[in-house]
Amino acid sequence: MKITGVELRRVAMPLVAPFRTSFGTEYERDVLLVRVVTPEAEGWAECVAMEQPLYSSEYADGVTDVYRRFMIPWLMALPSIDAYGVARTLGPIKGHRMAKAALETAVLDAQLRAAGEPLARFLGASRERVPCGVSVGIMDSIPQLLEAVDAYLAAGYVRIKLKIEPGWDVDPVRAVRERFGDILLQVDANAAYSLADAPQLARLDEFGLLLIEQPLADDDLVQHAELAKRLKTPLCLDESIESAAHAAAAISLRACSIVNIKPGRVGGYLEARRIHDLCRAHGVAVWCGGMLETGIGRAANVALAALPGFTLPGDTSASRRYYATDLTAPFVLRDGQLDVPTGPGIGVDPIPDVLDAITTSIEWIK
Ligand code: OSB
Ligand code: MG
Repeated sequence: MKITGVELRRVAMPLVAPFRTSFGTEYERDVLLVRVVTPEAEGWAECVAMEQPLYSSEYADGVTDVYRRFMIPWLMALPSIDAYGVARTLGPIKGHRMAKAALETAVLDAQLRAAGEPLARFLGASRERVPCGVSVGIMDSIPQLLEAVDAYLAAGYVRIKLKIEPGWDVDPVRAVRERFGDILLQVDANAAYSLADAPQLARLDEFGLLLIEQPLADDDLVQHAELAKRLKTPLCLDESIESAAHAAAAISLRACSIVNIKPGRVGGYLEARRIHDLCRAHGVAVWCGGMLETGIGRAANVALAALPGFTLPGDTSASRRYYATDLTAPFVLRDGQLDVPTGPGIGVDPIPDVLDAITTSIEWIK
């Protein structure tokens, strides 16, 4: 396939409720969409970089810049490209994994649409539906949190993840356990603690959590390994794992026993599948994380979450948990599960009228 043009489109998607984490509060997603055009087919992808570099070093305007200056001209200079060729071609560019992931995904979508093959089948999915959890932000009060969790459980979510930070950890976890009993429950700190907080984090041990996600800094595998020894709760890494090599290092160091796989964070679905394969071979459970995606990003995540090593429910919630109107036909929760798309490529398309209404800018590179 020869890339003949790439459209970079920014869309503004208001969230149904603010989403607060230890690194900030999100009211609206300012999403960068990528459309790759080839003579055979077009491919879509969503870049998960947020507006500000708070979750990772990447941010949407930075992605656009590296696309314009380097990545898109490099790919368009080639007479032919496939999804594997994207990472190979962009390999000399350090970092910028979210940028690379979206370009690779759009090329993969085009390639699979041209071949009539669904992404789930290409990746090696073993399920037609995936069980779903929900990530619940930090709230102003415990009653407010209990009300939110109650509504998600009533909607059918099979697992609850609570965002925590110093000052919002043991009390909300205890309150949710007391009120809702034996539900699947886990927490995510987004790197808000240090090893000196080990005694406080050990207080969570009595609540039988599935896991604690990314308690310490992104670049601190050694201290995560030390913390893991001091906790009964299994440790899971998110921000720390940017590649299969990082996952291998974390497993060797015993820095985690579970991995949250976000394709955007690791440079794409091909690397995400490598991490899945590596973890599966080592008996390390994985689950699919989320970045508040629209239907475009969600479709591909749900396909990935259908692989056999994804043995824990993911942050692959239904469209309405995030957006009143999704960009694609909405993903709807049925019996706590989402259906894996079956159409070619990512299996969903943006709805033209919705897309037009929420677009804030379009740049066409050819
Ligand atoms: O750490 O998993 C995270 C959202 C944005 C950035 C980081 C994270 C999250 C979530 C929400 O937890 C997951 C989702 O529902 O998409
Ligand atoms: Mg996380």
